[in-house]
Amino acid sequence: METWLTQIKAGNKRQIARLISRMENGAPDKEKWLEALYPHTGNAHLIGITGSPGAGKSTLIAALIRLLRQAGKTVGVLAVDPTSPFTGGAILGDRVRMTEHALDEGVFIRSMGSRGGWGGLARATSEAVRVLDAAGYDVILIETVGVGQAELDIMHLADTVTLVLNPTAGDVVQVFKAGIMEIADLFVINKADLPGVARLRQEIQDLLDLSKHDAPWQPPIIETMAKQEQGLDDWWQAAGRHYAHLRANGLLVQKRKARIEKEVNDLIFAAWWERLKAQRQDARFQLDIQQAVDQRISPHEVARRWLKGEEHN
Ligand SMILES: Nc1nc2c(ncn2[C@@H]2O[C@H](COP(=O)(O)OP(=O)(O)OP(=O)(O)O)[C@@H](O)[C@H]2O)c(=O)[nH]1
Ligand SMILES: [Mg+2]
Repeated sequence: METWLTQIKAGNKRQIARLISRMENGAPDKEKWLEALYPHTGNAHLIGITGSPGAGKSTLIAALIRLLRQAGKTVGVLAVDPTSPFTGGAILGDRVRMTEHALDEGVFIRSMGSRGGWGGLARATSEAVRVLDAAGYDVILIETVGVGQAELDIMHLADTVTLVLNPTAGDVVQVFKAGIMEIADLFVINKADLPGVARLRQEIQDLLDLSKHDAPWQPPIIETMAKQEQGLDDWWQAAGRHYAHLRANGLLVQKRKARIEKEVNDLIFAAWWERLKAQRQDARFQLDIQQAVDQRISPHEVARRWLKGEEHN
């Protein structure tokens, strides 16, 4: 275990990949690994990148990696795609586009496909983030497709959330409905080489004025042309400003506390759920249920008995 932890902390990409696979596959001993990693986490800047399919998220990420590597920063990338369980088209495209970084020790790129539904994917992604964090990557980028509830869950993992939009009609209103406006910290208008940028900027600004007029952080709207590698610097600087804002105002700690609290709740809930399932098989539980069916005791009484758990048994 010690050697293994040393290898992860040293950024051994093979070990990192193997460990993430273990998380994805729900290895029975994964809790042990996660607990061992935990004291070494909390140093990376976690950046979420979401937006409609084809908005240019992967192109932006590839260009940002180049910029960050030049600045001497190490980068981990998790591309989360629920529609591509193993080797879907989009992810394959990402792989091809990002091969230039494959031999770079300071870059780790991984696709997260859906196994066991969205809840499982969100959990596996948060566990993968923890592995990369412990491995010492300075920046961890999390890409998700779309703007539904599931993406919102994943975006809650990030310290800084970027929403990528294109100058095409209808996009913003849809996004607003999905509630992502509330958690987006930065707006990127990508494909700024296409017409309609000024109109989109105004639309975003109008929505922001409605929802965030007195918030301490005013989300900046950045224009990029990812394909032409234009505007990446502005995006990175805005992300840095947001991170500094979080740190200076105690908001980073607050965010992380909320995240930990949710994680603990989820763990407790999952354990309870397992216990409830086991309980259904228990003959004594079924006896109590029968008593309630016969109206000799109330359902409330049964619930009270079984909440006491051990004492009752
Ligand atoms: N015109 C123009 N095209 C761009 C720009 N950035 C990216 N693209 C193109 O947009 C297409 C989609 O880019 P991706 O980076 O794959 O988009 P994505 O958001 O990662 O897509 P999914 O992962 O499938 O949701 C590609 O053909 C890119 O070359 C840009 O600034 N301008
Ligand atoms: Mg992509």
